[in-house]
Parts: sequence; structure tokens; C-alpha cells
Amino acid sequence: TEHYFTKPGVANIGLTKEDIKTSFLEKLFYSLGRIPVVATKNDFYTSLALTVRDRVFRKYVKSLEQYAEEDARGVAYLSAEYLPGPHLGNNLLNLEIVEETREALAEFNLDLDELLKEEVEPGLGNGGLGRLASCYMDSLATLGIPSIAYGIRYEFGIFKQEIQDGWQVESTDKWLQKGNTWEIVRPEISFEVKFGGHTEHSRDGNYKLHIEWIPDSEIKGTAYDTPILGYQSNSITLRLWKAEATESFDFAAYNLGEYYRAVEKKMRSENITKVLYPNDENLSGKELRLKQQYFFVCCSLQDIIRLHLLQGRKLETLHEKFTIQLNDTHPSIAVAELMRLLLDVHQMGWEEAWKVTKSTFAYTNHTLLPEALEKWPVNLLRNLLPRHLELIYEINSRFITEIREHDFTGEQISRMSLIDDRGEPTIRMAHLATVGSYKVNGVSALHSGLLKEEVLKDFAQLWPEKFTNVTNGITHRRFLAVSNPRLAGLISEKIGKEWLTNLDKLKGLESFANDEYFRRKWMEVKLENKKNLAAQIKELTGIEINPEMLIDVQVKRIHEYKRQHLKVLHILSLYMQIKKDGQKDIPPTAFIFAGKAAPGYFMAKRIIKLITAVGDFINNDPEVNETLKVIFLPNFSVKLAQHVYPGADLSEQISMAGKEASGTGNMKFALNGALTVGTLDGANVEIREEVGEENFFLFGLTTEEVAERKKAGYHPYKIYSENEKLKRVVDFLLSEELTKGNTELFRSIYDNLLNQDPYLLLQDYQSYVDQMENVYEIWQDSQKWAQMSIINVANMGKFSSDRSIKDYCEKIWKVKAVKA
Ligand code: 26Q
Repeated sequence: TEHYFTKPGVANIGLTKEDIKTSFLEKLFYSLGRIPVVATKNDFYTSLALTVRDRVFRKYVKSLEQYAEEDARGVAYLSAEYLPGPHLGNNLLNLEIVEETREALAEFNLDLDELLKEEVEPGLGNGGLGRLASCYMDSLATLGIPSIAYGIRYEFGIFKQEIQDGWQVESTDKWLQKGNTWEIVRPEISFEVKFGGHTEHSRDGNYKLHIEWIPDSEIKGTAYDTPILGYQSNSITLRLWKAEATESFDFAAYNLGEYYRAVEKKMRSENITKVLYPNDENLSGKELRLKQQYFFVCCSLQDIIRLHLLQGRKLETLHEKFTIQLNDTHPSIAVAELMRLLLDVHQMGWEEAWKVTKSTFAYTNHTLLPEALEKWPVNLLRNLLPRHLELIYEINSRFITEIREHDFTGEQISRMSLIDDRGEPTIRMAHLATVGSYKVNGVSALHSGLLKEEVLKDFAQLWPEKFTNVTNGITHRRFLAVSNPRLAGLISEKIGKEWLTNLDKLKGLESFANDEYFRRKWMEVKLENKKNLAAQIKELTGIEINPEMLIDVQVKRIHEYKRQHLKVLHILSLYMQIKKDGQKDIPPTAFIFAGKAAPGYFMAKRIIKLITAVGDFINNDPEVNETLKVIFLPNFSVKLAQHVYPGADLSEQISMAGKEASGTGNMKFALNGALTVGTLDGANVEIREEVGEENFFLFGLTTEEVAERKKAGYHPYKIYSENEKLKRVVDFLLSEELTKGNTELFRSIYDNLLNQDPYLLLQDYQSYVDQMENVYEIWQDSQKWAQMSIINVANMGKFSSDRSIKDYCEKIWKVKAVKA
């Protein structure tokens, strides 16, 4: 084959300052039709983005050429969510042209950082799961793993959050309004997706059974590709599907009434990819959500099969050339869909089709919370996907036959069934995914263990070798190199730049933890980052903080199990100590919160109001507001996160043990030199193991202790009434002062804590407050703090998503990198 892009002369993709200047002006003139004097900041951003995009595409195409040539086994990653964050800064890093670009722009009197602020990020996910998928894309690309990531091109991503009168107010996220420089539409890559109708069973002359699905509607999915550039050489594709009406809906020749009906139908079909569901747990029975899931799965599987057949291969070998990773159960209808394609469309027999299917999929579980496990009502499936329901019944009946041959009790068998018919019959999607996959993994050591002991216990007994762990990771390129250039610079000065592709190299910092001069440099960098964050806080909230304060941060989705309200109880305890106990020696602290609440989650929204009410109250009391500041940053996003982590001193990871599957914010903070106060939950356990217990602020019950406590009977009221200081804090929730006379405002939180307290806030309260005192003691000794911070960073190697992806490759996918 011709290597067009490696030919002499073509290989040069123009990465010098002069090349960038020329291209930047060309884009401004010829692509945007602007001259510098009338151009807006956004025009400049777009010109730069187009300049960078050209260079990204040159590398991207070359990388695709290489994958095609090697014809290696590859990965298809199926995820309903992605949170890539802004592309420009990341692409500059990966092209290694940050400084060249900065200098080129300076010659036009433009500041790179100002233009970077212009980018609107794709908010195509809720939180951890979507961001994890994007970290994995970065590592797959950097490591050169042949792969393609499939998802949904939501027109409106996660809602925009504003705070009005202390409450969360949602509005639509119009991320595409100013265009999207980073994607290209691929009209030639489009597939039909059918819904509804019924099935017809018949026998042919040889008594062979034929099943036909007669759907009653169809739509089309079109591919929109975004190249994801890895560091230095390779790239992969993020392919998102947009729903459109099929051509047959364009009734241009009809009379006016028909025409309107046709347009209406067209609009209805385009609904499917309109909006991301803003819940980070299962909401049962939402038909449109199931349509979204099936829609993107159906397009993606057709595309995978197309790619496979394009190479002249047979479907019987699909599992040899592709492995398909299911990011939670959201794409798990794929198990039934692949069976349908193999059986009904490609005429394969059941045994063979089932072998191919269960050798192709692998499933990652991200939650143990029973209310978050996906279950779809049988009736809904029957209406929307009648053929798939039949296939699920058949898969289930063969599965039950199989397990009857083992020593499972009747109770176990009904527990394992894909169908839960204790109430309204539903399909347990986690069971479908487990039965239809060759590997199942959890996302931290603790979580994978619990998965085998609790949620999928019976399956783990049946197929112990199917279960494994891959601890989550984060891309240190975005979350250190791009977002914290000061610390990245200091680190590279000391140990070189190899950590960019091998995070274990950070270990080389550890010996400098005892170097007083280095510690001072380290804290100087942190202080600069804190000034930066303080400026950001001022811009977003109008509140000023002294950057010398301890910056104590909890940013993540708002959830009762994550216990943002435990942090609030602690803040109130400090307030009481100052006001009532006259304590004067509390170190000045800024408490920063951010995160979105699902719009229908009553308690989560109340918790936001509680945080802002406490903030209002404390920030305006001159007796305490030199010591304490409480801030809620609106509209948490990847972009905002990139400002927050570098400026944090203390990372709050305080979920009730056993509830947070992994957490990934915990890793981002620690990588940026924050110390962690946390429970033994999710990946906190492994972070503590890596950094050493003396460098981690531990508190609270363990998972086992939680279970014992609950079994023995938990009485939060008793804890409350026996702990005077806790009592005055909890009582304060109903006070005139805090609620400005609306004393019922936090009644629901108060009652919940005293009567149920399902997440054991009162149980863990004292242990938390005590550990926070220890935090304060060490904070006073800034040399000690610096030492612990350096040791934390030095031991973050394990939490690179490069390590996670290598684990997936070795333990699950059996896929190898192509050479760069
Ligand atoms: C399901 C059905 C219907 C509508 C929405 C959903 C839905 C959407 C998103 C369910 C769950 C999610 C997101 C879950 C999530 O982000 N989980 C987090 O995943 C991280 C990556 O593994 C972990 O670090 C976190 O611990 C886990 O909470």
C-alpha cells in the first residue's frame, strides 16, 4: 500500500511557530471570513482550533492507516456517556506544540489561556462513568491499542446548573450552538434502526423455523467522528450516533396535511438523541432512555460487523478480531441484538451464535446500589423490541437449564434468572450482561470483591474465572500536564519528562520529600495554583478567599451516599467551636463544594440548599468569616475541575464504606498534591495502600463494620442524644438563624438523620471530626504537610489510566498495541 502521509515532504505537518502563525491567519480569513480588527475572541478560538484540527487529522489518518495495515485484534468500547472535556489544550499537549502556539499567538497580541477559555466542552455524561470512558480513550490512543469508542451524540448534554436563591436551577446545555470544530459528520456511515411491531414465526419446506420481526417504525443513525489524539503518535476514533429520519419519511410530494405529518414524524425520530438523561442512577420505565440505548447499540454493532466483513472475514470469527466492552449495563441490550443479527439476519445457528456472542462481550459493573441496577419492564421491551424479548427469554431458559445441572437451590435459581417476576416482571440487565459476557469486572479491588460476594454472588460461584478486577485510573496528561503546568514543570525539572508516558516514574520524587528546598518550591507552586483558584472563585461567586487558607474540597455529584452533608455537619461544628466555645486557634479554611444533583432527586437538591445556606450564614458573620468560608461553585464540569484540583490542599472522599464503587476524583486530587481525608471505600483503599497509611487521613467504619452495625440495629437518635456537640450541630439545622425563619427548610434532612440515617453520618461523625483535628495539626506544620504531599504524588503511578488500560488488555481483552 501507498503510505501517503509518510512520503517525504508530506510527512511535515507544520508544527513550528511560523507554520502555526500562517495557518492561524489563513483560517481566520478563509474559513471564517474575518479580519483581525473585527474578529471576536471566539473567532480567534475557532481559527486556532481549526489550525490544530488540521494537524490532529494528519496524525489521525496516519494512525488509522497503521491499524488497518496491521489488521490486529481490536476493542470496541460501548458507552452511553463520554465527558472528554475541552479538546484544544489536550491536543496541543499531545502534538507537543503548547509553547510554539503560545508564542505564535503572542505575536498577534493574543493570550493562549484566554482562547482556551472560549471552548465549550461536550457534556455528554453525568459524572464518573462518562469521565472514565474519556480517560480510557486517551490511554487507548496513547498506547496505540486498535480501538473505536461508540456512543450517542446528544444534542443537549448534562444540564447547565445555576444557583438561584441558593437552589439549583437547571437549563439546557446548548453545546453545539457555536459549532463543533472537533467532529466530522460521516453521512456515508449510517444505519437503520427499527422499533416496535411484532414477530412472525413460520416453518419452511424443511421444517426449519424462520422468525421475522415486522417492526412498525424505523429511524437512521449517522456517525459523527471525533479523533482522539494520544500523546505523540497514535489516535483513535470516538464515533457518536445522531438519530435522523429515514429518507422514506421525506414525503415532499404529498399534500400539505401529509407533509406536516411527515415532518412531525421526522421530528419525533430525531428526539432519540436530543438529550442526555441527567440521572446517575436507574430510573425505571423511561421508554425514551431504552430507545437511546438500543439505538446506539444497534448502529454500533452494524458498524462493527461492517468493519469485520470489510476485511473479508466471516462472522463466525467476530470474537477473534473484536472484543466489545460494555460500560455498565447501559449498552447491555447488545447481547440480544448481536444474537438477533447473527441468527435472523446472518442465518447462523443458535449454538454458534451464542458462542460468538459470549466470546465477544465483556462487562464492567460500576455500582452495587440496588436502586441503581438497571431493570427494564418486560412490557416495555415487548412493545419496543419484541424480538429481543423473545431472545432474552430463550437465553434465560437455556441458562436455567444449564444451572439446574449444578447444585443451585430453587431460591438461587430464581435469584439468578434474567427475569424478576416478583412484582411487575422486569429484565435484570446486569444478569443479561453477565451471562452474555466472557469477563465481568468491577472498578476497584474492594468493589470487585463485593460484586462477587453480594450482587453477583451466585454467578461468581458458577463461573469464578469470569470475574476480575480492573482498578480505575485517570489520564495524568489531562489532569496534571495540561491542567497543572506549574507542578508538571517542577516535576519535569526534577525527574525529567518520562512520567508523561510512564507515571511510575513519579516515584523518583519520593527522595526529595525530605529536601527542604524542594518542599518550599513545592508549596510555592501550590500557592500559585491556589491564587488561580481563588480568582476563579471570585469570578464565579463574587466571594473572596485568602489563598493562604487551607483549601478543603468536595467536588462530585450530589448524593446522600457521598455524604456532602457530613462535611456540612463538620463545618457547623467548627462554627460552634468559634462562636460558643470561644476557640480561636482554628486554621483559616475555605470549604469548596461543587456538583450537580439529579433534577428529580429531592434530598440532593436540599443538600445543595443546605450548603449554600450555611455559606450565606457563615460568610456574612464577621466573627467567623476570617476563619471559615463556605463556597458552592456552580456548574461543575471537566473544565472547572481542571482549575479546582491543582488548587486543593485537602480532598474529601467521605462516602459510606461499601457505596462508592471506585471514585476517580480521589485520584485527581492526590495526583495534584492534595492530601486525602477519607473512608475505606472504593479506590481510597488502594490509594492509602500506595501512599502509606501515615500519609492518608482515615476515618469511619469499614464495609464489614457497616454491615455489622446495621445488622445489630442502628439507632442514630441514640448517638445524637449521647453526643452533646453533635446534638447542637444537628439541632442547628432547624434554627431560625440558619433558615432565616423558615425553620422547616431542612426538616427532611434532620428527620432523615435522626430516624434512618441510612448512610451512617451520625455513626461516623465523631471519627471524622477527630481526624479533621489531626488534619489541622499537621496543616500547621507546613514542612510536614509538604512532605506528605510529595509522597502522595510520588506514589500515584498506579492510578494512571495507562495502567488500567494495560490491565484490560492483559486480563480481559488479549489485545496488543500496534507500533507507533
Ligand atoms: C441508568 C439508567 C437510566 C438512566 C441513567 C442511568 C445511569 C446513568 C449514569 C446510571 C448510572 C450512571 C453513572 C454512574 C457512575 O458515574 N458511576 C461511577 O462510576 C465511576 C467510574 O467507574 C466510579 O468511580 C464511581 O464510584 C461510580 O459511582
